[in-house]
Amino acid sequence: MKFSSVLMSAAAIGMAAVGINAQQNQPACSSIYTRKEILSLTSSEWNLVKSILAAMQRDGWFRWFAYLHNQWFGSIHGNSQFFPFHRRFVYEWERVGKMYNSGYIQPYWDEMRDYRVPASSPVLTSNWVGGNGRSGDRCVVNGVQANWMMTYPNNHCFSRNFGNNGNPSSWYSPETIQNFIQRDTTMTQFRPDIEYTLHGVVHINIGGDMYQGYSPNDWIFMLHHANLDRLWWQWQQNGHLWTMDGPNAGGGSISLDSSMPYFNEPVRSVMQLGYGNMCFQYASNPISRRSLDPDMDQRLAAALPKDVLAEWFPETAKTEIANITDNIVNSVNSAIAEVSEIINSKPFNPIPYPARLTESWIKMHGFDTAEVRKVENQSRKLIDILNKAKYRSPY
Ligand SMILES: [Cu+2]
Repeated sequence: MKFSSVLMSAAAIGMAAVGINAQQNQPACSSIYTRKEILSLTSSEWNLVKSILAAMQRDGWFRWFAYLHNQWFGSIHGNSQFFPFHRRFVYEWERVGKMYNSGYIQPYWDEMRDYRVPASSPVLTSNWVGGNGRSGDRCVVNGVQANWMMTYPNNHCFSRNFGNNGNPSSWYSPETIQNFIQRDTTMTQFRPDIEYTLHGVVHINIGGDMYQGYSPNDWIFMLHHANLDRLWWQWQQNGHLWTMDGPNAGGGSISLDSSMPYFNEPVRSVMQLGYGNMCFQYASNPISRRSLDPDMDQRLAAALPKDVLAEWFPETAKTEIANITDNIVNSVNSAIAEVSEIINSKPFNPIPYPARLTESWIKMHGFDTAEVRKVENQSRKLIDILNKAKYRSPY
């Protein structure tokens, strides 16, 4: 009795000391760790990750997460639970990893940089997560999960089956994703814009286990969803920290008080990185500032007419138009010329159309095909505009 009251008052003092966010009702984290891009891990960091993943496989954690994801599949896709649930889910994976070694931090994969030729990404080599499954049985024989046997939903070799005959079609470029982040003002827009584009294309084009409801069998799942979470955070920092609207799992509308499937915790508990259990940030967009890529801003502003820029990249348009005064316009112009010169030394290489989601994958999720095609076509329209303006993507 005495002991617990001491604990309670200690907790109360601690919470008062660090401050409670009114919208979240959770204490600020006393320390924050940083999730890094996989290719920026040091070899000792990567060795630690590898040994923890092997232990988690041995102890059945891959099986458990694949099972959970598959069991709750219908509730966590195609509605506004998509982002909060997957943030909580990847955090849960990381939490389990930390039980093996507190140094486990879930990396992400900046997939957009590899959009043009995904198969040539260094991430998909034997040094990291390995490549395509071998011909015939599609078993993956290199990388961190080489020759693993999975046990959910049945015993099978860990598999990948790259789309487009082993040459996965291109993904979404950083510019197309930046368009969603800048233009979307509601979760009703942002969720399908990401879920039906980059999210789906990576699942489908990696294929094998990644194609299925039990996709967490492939550790790429965690890299992929950490990246999508990073994009959500970037959007949140862009004036949408508490934006949550649209459909809930099983009908009705979602709110910050809605309960996340399986976890039975309110959506609000995962909204703000740096509070509650969400004691992490992403290397490329730390908690303290809203992040746009200033180089991308400059390239887009140089390539697109002002009205087109304002329609597709309103934040970039504001930055450029608001900040350029007569005094500095010359220096900005010379900076742009300098950048263009470097970029223009490469021949113009138009941005390719990303692959469309397959009918079978759309059906498996119960997505509305027309909605998916609408989002895909909108992105293709932007790609047409960028290519027509001879915009040179540096990636
Ligand atoms: Cu999922």
